[in-house]
Amino acid sequence: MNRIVTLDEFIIRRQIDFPYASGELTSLLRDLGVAAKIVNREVNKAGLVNILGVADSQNVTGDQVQKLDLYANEKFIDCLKNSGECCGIASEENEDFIPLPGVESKTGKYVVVFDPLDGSSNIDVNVSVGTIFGIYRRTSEQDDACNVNDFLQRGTELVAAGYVLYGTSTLLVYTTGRGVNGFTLDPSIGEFCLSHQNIQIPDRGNYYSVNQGYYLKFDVEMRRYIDHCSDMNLRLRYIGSMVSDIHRILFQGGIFLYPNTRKYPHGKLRLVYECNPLAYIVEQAGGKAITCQLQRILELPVEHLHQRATVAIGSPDMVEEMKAFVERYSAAPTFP
Ligand code: P6P
Repeated sequence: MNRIVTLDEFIIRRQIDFPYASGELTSLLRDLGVAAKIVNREVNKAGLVNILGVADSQNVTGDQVQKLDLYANEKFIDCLKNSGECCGIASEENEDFIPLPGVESKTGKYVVVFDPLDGSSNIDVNVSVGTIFGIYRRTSEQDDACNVNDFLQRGTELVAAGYVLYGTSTLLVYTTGRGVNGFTLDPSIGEFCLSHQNIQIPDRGNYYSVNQGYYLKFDVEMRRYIDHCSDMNLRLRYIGSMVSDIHRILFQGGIFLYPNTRKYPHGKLRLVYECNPLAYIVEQAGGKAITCQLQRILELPVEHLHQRATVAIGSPDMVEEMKAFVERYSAAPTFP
């Protein structure tokens, strides 16, 4: 039986990958792991505790806010506030970024972006949901408060990204730019334990993941590609929780699509705290992540915190195939 390797141990051991690392990123990743365990505890008993049901508020992007969203948001903010390694946060649940004061006169070198509970509309029906996070080195002066430009960096500037999937088991998957590793929470010891080392996405898979209900609202080139997936007898799997849908594709191969529609002409998913972190992870696992206009997601200029983007993320051969369909059938200009 393989020796248990906890997330903490793995992160500390991997710190040697960064010759100039002085432990701040290690500490920040461990703090996120703690927040994930706290949120997991409440997600697992959401049906029992009066945190089900829709809170009487909407978040900045107009989504109805579930109480567990608010709880998760608070927990991640609290953990990061006390870490001393993070000087600011941008969350799906907050209109503006949140500058964090230094801890014991130490100001953090990093900013963190996150969606505290993505897919939260699934909570009440016991379908898996997830947390998505990304970590950037601050660009503002170390002794100043952070500013919005710290958060408007391209995805290529990410130093780490990850997600937590609260599903049949709780899994934390992350990358610091040297491959992707997964850790399953062992509730008996309260530790995330290494369960999926050096995750590599298959070159292609049998799944495609898109909200088929919007088919008639997609541009013709996307409809042609979706028809192709169906003609190839691929299986449609769509949970409506980006983390869950991308997780399946990361492990079994496939492609996830959220094209533009009349309602979301720039796409629905948020670039900063959904698309970029997941695109970074999928690319690190050997996959591809582009927009439906064929731009590399990680290279998209970031103009505002809650900016949206179209996405086509997954197995490299399948993303290339989708690209060929767009080039062949698209009336709109595409990017080289
Ligand atoms: P639709 C959840 O609200 C979310 O942001 C993503 O997790 C998910 O992929 C998408 O929206 C689902 O959107 O329009 O298919 O319900």
